Amino acid sequence: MKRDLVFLVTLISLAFLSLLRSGYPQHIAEESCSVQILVPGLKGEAGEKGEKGAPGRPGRVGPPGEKGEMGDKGQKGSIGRHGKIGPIGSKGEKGDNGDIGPPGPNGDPAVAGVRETDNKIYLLVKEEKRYKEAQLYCHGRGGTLSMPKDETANNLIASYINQAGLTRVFIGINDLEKEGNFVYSDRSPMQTFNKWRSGEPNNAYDEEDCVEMVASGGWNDVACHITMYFVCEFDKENV
Ligand code: MAN
Ligand code: CA
Ligand code: CA
Repeated sequence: MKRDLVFLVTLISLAFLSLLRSGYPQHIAEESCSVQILVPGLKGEAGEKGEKGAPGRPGRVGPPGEKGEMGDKGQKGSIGRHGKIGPIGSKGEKGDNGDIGPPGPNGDPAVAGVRETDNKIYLLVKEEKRYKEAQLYCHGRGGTLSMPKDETANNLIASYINQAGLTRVFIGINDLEKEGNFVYSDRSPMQTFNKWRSGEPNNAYDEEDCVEMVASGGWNDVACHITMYFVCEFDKENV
């Protein structure tokens, strides 16, 4: 609007000037008291072409372009940090046996090996003792003087004493409480099984209340105060 007003005033001014130059000054003077109406003059000749204007403002940002092709592979990166420790490996092969160790402390020299069945362990004690001391020895180790209650047990004990080169040992049978009434060292009564030698028990000298086994496996009643080696027995469930 402001530009239009400037343009209109310019046109009016130009028209006025062109009137002055067109040779009517007297006319203006003659009519100096009249109301002057300025009207646009004739359009002038076209001016010379102006100089080239300054560059316009940058246009608006365009829409995103399409995805380009993948670029070349980048350069190799530097070495990374150490990773976590891996899982435990599988068990290795068994190593060789170590050297033989030094000899252990001496055991009881009176004890020479053992014999065992499914449920019993027999122990020959090569220490001469009276019957009662022998029984106490076995009992102190959780057992009793051996009580052969069947052929198998009797044979095992016989074999044991023979391998030890012995001729006799105390076994756990006695008639200490009542003459002629033989019981085992656990106080259980003698059953039908027995291995009395021929003529035994004879209670010789009227003082034989304890029992020995001889190399054949046979039994003989003997005096309880004599001393000899003996065989203990242990139940495996108590060992
Ligand atoms: C003989 C037999 C046995 C007895 C012993 C005692 O061998 O009479 O019955 O036990 O002597 O030494
Ligand atoms: Ca007797
Ligand atoms: Ca006898």
